[in-house]
Amino acid sequence: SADLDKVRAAAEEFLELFHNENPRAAPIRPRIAAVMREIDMTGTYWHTPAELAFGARVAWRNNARCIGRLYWNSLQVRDLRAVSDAAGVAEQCFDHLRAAHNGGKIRPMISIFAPETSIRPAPRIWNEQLIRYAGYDQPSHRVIGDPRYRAFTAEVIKRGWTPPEHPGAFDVLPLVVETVDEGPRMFDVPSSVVHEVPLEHPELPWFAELGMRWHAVPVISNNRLEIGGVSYPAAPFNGWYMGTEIGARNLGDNDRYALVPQVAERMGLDTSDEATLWRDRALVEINRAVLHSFQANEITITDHHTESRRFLVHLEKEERAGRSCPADWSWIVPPMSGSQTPVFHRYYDAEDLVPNFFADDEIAH
Ligand code: HEM
Ligand code: NRG
Repeated sequence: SADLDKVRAAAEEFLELFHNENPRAAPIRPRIAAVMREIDMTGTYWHTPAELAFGARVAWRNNARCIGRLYWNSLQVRDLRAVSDAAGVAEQCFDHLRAAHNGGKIRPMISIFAPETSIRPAPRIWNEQLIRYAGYDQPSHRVIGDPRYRAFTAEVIKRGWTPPEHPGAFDVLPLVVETVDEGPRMFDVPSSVVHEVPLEHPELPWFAELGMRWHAVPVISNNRLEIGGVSYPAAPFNGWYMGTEIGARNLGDNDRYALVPQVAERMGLDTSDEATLWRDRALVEINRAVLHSFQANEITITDHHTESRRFLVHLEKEERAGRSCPADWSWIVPPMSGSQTPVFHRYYDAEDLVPNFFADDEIAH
């Protein structure tokens, strides 16, 4: 069939890449023959552990949206393809959070659960990340918590999740794992694996009173990993935060925690005139608070200037290795002070390469 032809072609292309970059691996010809037989008989094939680890690392290397790719080759890969029940997936996700946090010295890591096959759909994680904060609609139209997760929060409440008695701005949502046998099941994330940083400012003592915090480790859990024609819908991965993700977007965006007006007010800025640049000045202080607080708590974090320079080093290394490095300008350029970072001042290759991560078949809630 046409579908199987696609799997065969993708498998062959991936195995060639694997063998080109791993010249000491077992010979390619017998491996390709075995994989083709396996596809004939089952419609898919089982990656060797070495192929799986390489595939996940290259998926990161190929992801055009990620500025953090310099360390792609040191990604730690947890081979959890034997895990396909909801409770097993949830438990392994919590172990992932523990191992990735590593006492603050965050380890880039991916956990790869059972692949999608024609006889058995893979498990799926509904949450965008393993740790996300609930957003509660209020009669007053104000939202308590993270407005981005209002719909998700309403959905898990409908499914029987009980929010804390006094809903707060940082209530961790339950993990929802769906399998074909069990349907969607919810699991509370144990507080022992949720490490958070209370935010304070190095010079503005009142900042701590805002009661802001953020979680230490971003583990994206709704991207599908695709390697050589095999699809892994549940493959949560993490690196560490770049400060602007939290300070400029999560806390700064008007449809998220929208902290800018409040901080400008406390700073005593003139908010009656846009030309005072009160928004920009407040945004900088929020971002200083994020970087300062993570550093004070010894949690790995990076700033957008350092990370931009690292990314250019990565581009040079890739070029020297004879590879093209796809990058999406609109995702790579940081959301503040863009023109102060070197990544702003150039163009990038735009092609799509596989292996890769795909955010497409997101379950809409
Ligand atoms: C996106 C930084 C590790 C895969 C991003 C973004 C940043 C970033 C700033 C843009 C996010 C946004 O604008 O919302 C970093 C840093 C890392 C790191 C500092 C530290 C090691 C990783 C790892 C992987 C990865 C380990 C996978 C193995 C991705 C993907 C996206 C992304 C797939 C796009 C996500 C989406 O479509 O929402 N990264 N990253 N990154 N990163 Fe990384
Ligand atoms: N902006 C999102 C996280 C997206 C991915 N960023 C990373 N990935 N740093 C947020 O939670 O703010 N990573 O794998 O480290």
